Amino acid sequence: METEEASLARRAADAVSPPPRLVDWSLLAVVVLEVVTGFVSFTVGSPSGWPLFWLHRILGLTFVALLGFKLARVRHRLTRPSEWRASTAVSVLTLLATLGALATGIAWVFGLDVRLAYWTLLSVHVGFGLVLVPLLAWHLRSRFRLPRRRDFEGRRTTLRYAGLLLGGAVAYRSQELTNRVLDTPGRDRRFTGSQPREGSGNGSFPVTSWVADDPDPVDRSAWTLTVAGEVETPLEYGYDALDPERSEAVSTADKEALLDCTSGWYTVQRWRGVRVGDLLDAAGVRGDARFVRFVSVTGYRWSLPVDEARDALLATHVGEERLSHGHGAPIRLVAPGRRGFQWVKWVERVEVRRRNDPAQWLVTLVSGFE
Ligand SMILES: Nc1nc2c(c(=O)[nH]1)N[C@H]1C(S)=C(S)[C@@H](COP(=O)(O)O)O[C@H]1N2
Ligand SMILES: [Mo]
Repeated sequence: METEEASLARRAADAVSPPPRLVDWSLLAVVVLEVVTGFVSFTVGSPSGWPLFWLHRILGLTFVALLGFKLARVRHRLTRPSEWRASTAVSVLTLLATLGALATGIAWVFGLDVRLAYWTLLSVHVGFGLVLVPLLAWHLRSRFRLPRRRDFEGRRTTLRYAGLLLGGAVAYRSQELTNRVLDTPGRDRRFTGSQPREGSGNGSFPVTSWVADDPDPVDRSAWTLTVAGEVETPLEYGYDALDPERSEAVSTADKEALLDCTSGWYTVQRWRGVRVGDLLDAAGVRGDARFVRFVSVTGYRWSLPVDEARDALLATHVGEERLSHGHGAPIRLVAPGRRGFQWVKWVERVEVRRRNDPAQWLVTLVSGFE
């Protein structure tokens, strides 16, 4: 028997809660959107991309309410052992991954910066998101119900949803204000969510490489940089020819640029090296060239459109110091406006190409594995 209070509470919840099937479909839609916006946000480095980050945060907060509706409804399936099925285990794991993703996401925006080995809280957030995808697919195998038209109709539903999104936006906005008022470490985050690493030179920001992309230090005297592909004259340089500390160096350029890693930190540094445009001019770019690909000694690589590549730098120095091995010595790409993972370290080849290189997405993930 339900007590009077409980029945009142349930009726109140029913009044604001959308129809069950709609809640479930909304949860699915939000997870899909969160995974997509999360992934795409990794490629956004310029401030005009801020709406994507906002969308991700606001949807994440509406998810909290949706999950509340859902848990209020299915609670009994978890609390009564008589209702446990094999699929309950999958549901519980799915719930845990969801709570993990939400908790780490929310802690991150407040600027909490605990680290597990070299994983930031943001990496853990991404980890929970990645685990959630197969779990949710599995959960859906036993729980999937087709939507019915009537679940989605009605002005009341539209209003509830508008309210939900508005609530998410207001919650996010107040979170930002809280950061400011309480002066939490979260207040200095960039629009990407990344936290600052202050100082100048090799020691002032972390070395970040993919798990297996860990070459031995590159011997400067044996290393060369090749410029090849769609060029009139392929070129090859030794380190001495590029070294800004030598007067006979090809040409040197200086640039202040911001490196923003998707694991959640950023740094502004003064980089010194060769302008890629100067290398391209020396080699003579052919008319049909569209992209410039930068390839690391490890095979890691990234391509930029020719015009953008011209303004990029192949840096030998950071903050007046020679680059350390970890930061990509002898030369690393500095690609302003791009996210950190596109700043290829230990570059040995510059390839001018007609086409983009979709396989780079996979290669950056697995390079370094034998
Ligand atoms: N060859 C190579 N380049 C790489 C990486 C890598 O694993 N291998 N990591 C990228 C990532 S994810 C980032 S954020 C930056 C980090 O540069 P840093 O180690 O100098 O801070 O380098 C990028 N360049
Ligand atoms: Mo990164």
